[in-house]
Amino acid sequence: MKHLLALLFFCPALAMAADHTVAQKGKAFSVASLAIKVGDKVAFRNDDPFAHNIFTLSDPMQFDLGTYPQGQAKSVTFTKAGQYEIECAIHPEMKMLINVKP
Ligand SMILES: [Cu+2]
Repeated sequence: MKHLLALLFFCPALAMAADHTVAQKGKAFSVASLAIKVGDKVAFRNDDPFAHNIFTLSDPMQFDLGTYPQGQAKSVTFTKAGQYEIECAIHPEMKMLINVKP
């Protein structure tokens, strides 16, 4: 507990981290771009009746959330600032940008 309080005290950005949700519907992301801060979490929710995938090959932090069906969401906490191009491996036309500010 002592350590947790110390962490919150020394990392105000972490304490104020926000949650965002991006939906995938009609083979498109619900927003073309999203501006967030380091430490923020983004949930990618599949609202289509078929599977989507989420990945990025962007420099700050690469990840692959795999493939998942309708109604499911997977989240990523962005721990590094920079520009991320988010893509779906199943539908190459699906792309969005996330700009993570320090
Ligand atoms: Cu897709």
